Amino acid sequence: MEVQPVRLTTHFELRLRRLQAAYEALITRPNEPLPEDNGIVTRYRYPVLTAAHTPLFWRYDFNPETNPYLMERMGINAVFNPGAIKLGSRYLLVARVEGVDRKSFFAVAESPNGIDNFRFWDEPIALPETENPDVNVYDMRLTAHEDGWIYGVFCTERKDPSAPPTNTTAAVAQCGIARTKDLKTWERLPDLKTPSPQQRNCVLHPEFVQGKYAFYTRPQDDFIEAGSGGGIGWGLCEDITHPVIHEERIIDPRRYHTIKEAKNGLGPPPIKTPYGWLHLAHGVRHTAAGLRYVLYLFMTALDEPWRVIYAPGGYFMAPEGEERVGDVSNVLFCNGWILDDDGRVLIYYASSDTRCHVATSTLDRLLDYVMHTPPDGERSAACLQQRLNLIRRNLQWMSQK
Ligand code: M1P
Repeated sequence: MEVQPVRLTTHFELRLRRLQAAYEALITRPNEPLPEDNGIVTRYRYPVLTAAHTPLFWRYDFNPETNPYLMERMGINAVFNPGAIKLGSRYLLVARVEGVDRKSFFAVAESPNGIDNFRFWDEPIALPETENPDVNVYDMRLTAHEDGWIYGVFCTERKDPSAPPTNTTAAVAQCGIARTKDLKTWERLPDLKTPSPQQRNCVLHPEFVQGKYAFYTRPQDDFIEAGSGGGIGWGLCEDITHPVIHEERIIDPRRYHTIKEAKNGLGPPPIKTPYGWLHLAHGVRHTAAGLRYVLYLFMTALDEPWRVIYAPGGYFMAPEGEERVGDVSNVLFCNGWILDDDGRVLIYYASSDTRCHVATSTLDRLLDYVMHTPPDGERSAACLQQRLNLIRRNLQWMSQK
């Protein structure tokens, strides 16, 4: 009888099994709605994507000969600011995945229900470059355009060529464009040209307007500060394969002493509703502790998507609890949402440039919020008057009970 040699389980194998078990537990953990909500959106207990959700085989070398300590060879720093789309029954996020080397790339994570069990596809997106290579790419907005393509519009960042060699931080941000049918194979188009020296937070409108491609833009003079760039812009482009906007107009200006005093930027592509285009954007203001990013909603006219028809005052979501803390604290940022077949709206937002969350609402609720919330009164006395009107109506209602 042949005696089989006893095989000892190595430290490497034990550690690998532990890592894999912990990873599977994280990926398959059910998410649950938080009980307290404000009637507009429902938050969920756990983030839907974090650095720990990236596959172990993106980070570890699994060969004991080349990685005897089973150490993380190429760590991931953060997963945030995902674009979102539903294809068939699959909820898909194209997340910004940032390595510990500070470079971001895009990767698709898929869930069967949009709330939990998000699992990254095996390989990140191999985004083609233009003749002027990107140094960093991030914040993809996905637009299923009526021309039949899915467009990924994102920020491409490169070192400012006019900066002196001693300046190692000056950068230029521009709008990169790629398109796909399946999120797997991507065709890179030239970067968008606009009258502004820099662009971030550009979004492609899902329909042709006056027979042209239409972009929401965010002109800016400087990499961080909007400068003379006055808010969310709008412009038309004849040919998406040679994308140029000759005229850019501001449709949602930043404004003194509001949530969008310092800058603002459109989030995901707008949702078409019977009453108008529903938009989600971020507004930024200065505080003694730095910039604060919150989310707000507004609506533009169906036939004139550049004309704002409803603009509730203030934000509808701001950083709460652990959302407040991260690499860039006090930030909520959203560039992806999905209107589901049953009227549910899944809002994918990131907190503090670190992790991705989901919040749910319904189209009816968001429309009610946008169309019936008072606009910003712009002065304390006017805002107080709006609140007094509410208080007095409520007091009267309560006294009749
Ligand atoms: O750090 C917060 C956000 O800053 C930028 O947004 P904006 O251009 O509006 O200031 C982006 O880089 C975004 O990725 C980031 O989340």
